[in-house]
Amino acid sequence: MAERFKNLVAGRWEFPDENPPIESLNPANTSDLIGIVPESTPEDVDRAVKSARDAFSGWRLVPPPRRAEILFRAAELLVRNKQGLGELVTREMGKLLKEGLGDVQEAIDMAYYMAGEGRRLTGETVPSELPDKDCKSVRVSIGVFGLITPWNFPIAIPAWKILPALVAGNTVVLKPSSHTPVCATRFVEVLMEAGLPPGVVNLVHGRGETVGRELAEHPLVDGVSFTGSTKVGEGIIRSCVGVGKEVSCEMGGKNPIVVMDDADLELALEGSLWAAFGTTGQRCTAASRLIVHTEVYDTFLAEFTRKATSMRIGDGLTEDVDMGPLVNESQLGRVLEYVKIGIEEGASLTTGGNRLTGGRFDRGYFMEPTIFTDVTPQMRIASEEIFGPVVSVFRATSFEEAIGLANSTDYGLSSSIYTGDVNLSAIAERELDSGLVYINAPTIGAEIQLPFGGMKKSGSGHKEAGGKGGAIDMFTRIKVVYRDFSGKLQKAQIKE
Ligand code: UN1
Repeated sequence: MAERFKNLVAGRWEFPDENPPIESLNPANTSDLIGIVPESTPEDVDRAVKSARDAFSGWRLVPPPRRAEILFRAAELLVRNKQGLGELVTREMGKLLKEGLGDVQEAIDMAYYMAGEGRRLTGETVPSELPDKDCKSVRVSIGVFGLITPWNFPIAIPAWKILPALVAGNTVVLKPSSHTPVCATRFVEVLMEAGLPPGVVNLVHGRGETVGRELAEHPLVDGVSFTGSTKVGEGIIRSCVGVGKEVSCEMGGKNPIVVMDDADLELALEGSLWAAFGTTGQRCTAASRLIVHTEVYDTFLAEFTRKATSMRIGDGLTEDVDMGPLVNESQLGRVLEYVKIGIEEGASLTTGGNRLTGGRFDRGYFMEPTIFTDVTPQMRIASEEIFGPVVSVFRATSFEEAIGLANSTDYGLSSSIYTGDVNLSAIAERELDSGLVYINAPTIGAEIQLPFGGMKKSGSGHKEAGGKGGAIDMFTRIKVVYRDFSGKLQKAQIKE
C-alpha cells in the first residue's frame, strides 16, 4: 500500500477522497512510488482559507520575536533532518543528491534569516515639522496568504514563501506542486513539530487549475505568492490586481552568460556547464543562452561541447552522476518538442537532443545535454523558456553586441558576464537588464540574504528572500502613526 500524505487544515491531517489520489513517482525510476496525496477540491481550499483566517486573529498578536523562536526551532529540525530530506528531494524531483541537500540548506538559511527578522521588522522614526509631535512608520501583518509553489525547489521555495509570511504575522495556505507533494508535506510537518499553532499553516494538495486557481481567487485571501510559468503568473497577477490583493510572481527566465575574449576561459566553461545543465536545466535561473566573443568562440564551443557530451547521466541518488532526469514525462516531452522546433527553425544541433533509452534509462525521464548553434534572437528556442538541459550558443563581435543580445528577450531574471576587465564588468552591471547580475560567476546560486526576483516578464510585484526590498515588504504593510502630544490642534503645511 502506498504511503498517504495528507492535507493539513486547522491543525488536522486529513485525506479527502472525492477524487482519485495523485501519485508521486521517482522521475529516475518510475517503478518507485513515493506516495499518494489527495486531489483536493475547491471546498477543501475554502476550509483551509477559513482556518487560516481564524488563526490570523491570534497569530498577528504574538510578538514577532516569539514567532521567530518557532522558526528558529524549525531551522534546527531541518539541520537535524537534512540528509533524509535531501534524499527525498532527489527521489521525488530528480536533482543530484548534493543539489537536494542544497535545496534543504536554502530552507535552513531562510529559516535562520527570517527568525532573525523577528527582532528586526523595522519601521522608521523621523522628526515632525511641528513641536510636540512624533512621526513613525510600523509594519503590520496583512492576513491570509495563498502560496503556490513549483516542483524544481520543492523544499526551498515553500520555505522562501512560508517563513517570511509567518514571521511577519500572517497565516498561510500552501498549494505545492502536484509533482513534489511529499517534500512539501515533510516540510510542513517540520514546521508543526517546531510548535506552530493550528491553522497558521495549512496545506492543500491538488492541481493548479482547480486548487491553485481557487486559492488565488478566494475572497478571504489577502495576497498570493506564486512561482512558476509566466502564463499562469500573468493570470494570477490580473486576478489579484483587479481586487487589490498583494501579489508576487516569480516567473520564467532566458538567462544569458556573456563570455568576453579576456575571460578566464576555464572558469567560464565550468560556470556555463553548471548553469546550463545543473538541476537538468530546471531552474528559473538556469543559463539557456551563452554569448561568446568571436575571438574565443571556436575554442569555447569545442571545449563546452566536449564537456557536455562527457557528462554522466543517471539517478541523482547514485554517485558519479553529473545530471539527473527531467521531472516527469510531460516536461521531457516539452523539452524534446523544443529541440524539434530549434531544428525546424534552422538552428544547428551541435550535440544532444535525444531522450536516453535502454536499460535503466527506460525507467526514467532522461535526456542528453543539448547544444544549439547558428541561433538568431528571433527564434523560439532563443526567446522562450525551455526549462531543460538545452542551451544556445551565440557569437558576438563586440561587448556592445553581446550586451544587446543578452538583453534581447522579454525575460530578465539573471545574467552573467565573464571578463578580466574591471571596467567592462562595471558597465555590464549597469547595462544588463535583469534582477540578478553575476560577474565571473554563473547565473544560478542566489543567496537568501538579498532580494530575489526578475525584471521584465520574469517577475512582478514584490521580490522574495531577504534584504531591503525583499519578502518582508510583501508580507507586511506600512502603517504611519502621528502622535501629537501638544494638547492643541496643530496644522501641518498651514501657515497661520
Ligand atoms: C528557481 O529556480 O526558481 O539562484 C530558484 C538559484 C537558486 C534558486 C533558484 N538559489 O539558482
